[in-house]
Amino acid sequence: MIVQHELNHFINTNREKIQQELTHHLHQLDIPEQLKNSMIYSAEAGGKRLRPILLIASFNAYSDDVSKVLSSAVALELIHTYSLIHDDLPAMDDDDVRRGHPTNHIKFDEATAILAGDALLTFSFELIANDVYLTDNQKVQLIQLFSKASGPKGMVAGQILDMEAEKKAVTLEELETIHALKTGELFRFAIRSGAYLGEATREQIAHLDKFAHFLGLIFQIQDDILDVTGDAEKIGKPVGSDETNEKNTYVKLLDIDGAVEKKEYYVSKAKKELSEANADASYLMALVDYLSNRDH
Ligand code: GRG
Repeated sequence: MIVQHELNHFINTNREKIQQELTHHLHQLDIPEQLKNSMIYSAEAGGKRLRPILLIASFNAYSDDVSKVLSSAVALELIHTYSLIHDDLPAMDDDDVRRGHPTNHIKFDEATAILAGDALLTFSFELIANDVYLTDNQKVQLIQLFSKASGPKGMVAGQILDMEAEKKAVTLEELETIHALKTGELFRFAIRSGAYLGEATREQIAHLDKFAHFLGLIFQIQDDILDVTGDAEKIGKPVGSDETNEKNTYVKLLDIDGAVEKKEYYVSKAKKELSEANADASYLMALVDYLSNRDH
């Protein structure tokens, strides 16, 4: 079993590696300066790097050679960053602050923010296609998984369903479909691609896939809970913003106690799937509680 300080060490050292790799790829780009600055601005604005850390933790169940998955992990973070830039645009959530800093379109302008998002999205696929650590077959598999998770059958579908559901009541089932697509698909990609590159068996990947689905929901429920009970400084946005913006959340549908109960149910489901995957996935196991109890 992994104890807290080992998990912290795992997270901090891998976050540092991801940061270095990300900086390396973006700073070497020979592209128009405004575009480069706006891409770097959002990518280096200080996110938690959860998705790449999950990818590495999943791979770590099979191999210690993190260099093999670093570019894929960075590609995943860049797609996540693109989604946040576009989500903050006036046409979508119209937010002025992200990760404690002015959003991309406030710092630069709307057109630049749209293009920075487009550039991060497309560049992430270039990173995978050019990754010298992957075989051609692995590149194709990864690009297929990644485009499905982030595209019209995944995150983009979740985003439009979320917009359509704004300011109207949704059922718990509808809410979970939105989250599974909008947030969950990138979590699933993280876990699935890490296991695939670690050469997990099909049976293991099937369990890890279900594990990732529950982990995405745990992350989202805690996000909703933090919006009510969290510390504004730590979560980087005002407490109660979901209620102010009439967002559909677990807390709105189930109250705090019901949301906590639901989260604990998914924690047990996630751990069961992970045990059944029968892999040496101690960091993934520790990350379940970490995500469930996070304060930001
Ligand atoms: C624009 C196609 C498109 C999709 C946007 C992910 C997303 C879809 C929108 C972000 C809005 C949001 C609040 C989604 C819920 C998931 C969530 C809390 C995302 C933020 O992820 P963190 O907490 O962020 O990992 P950091 O800043 O740490 O990277």
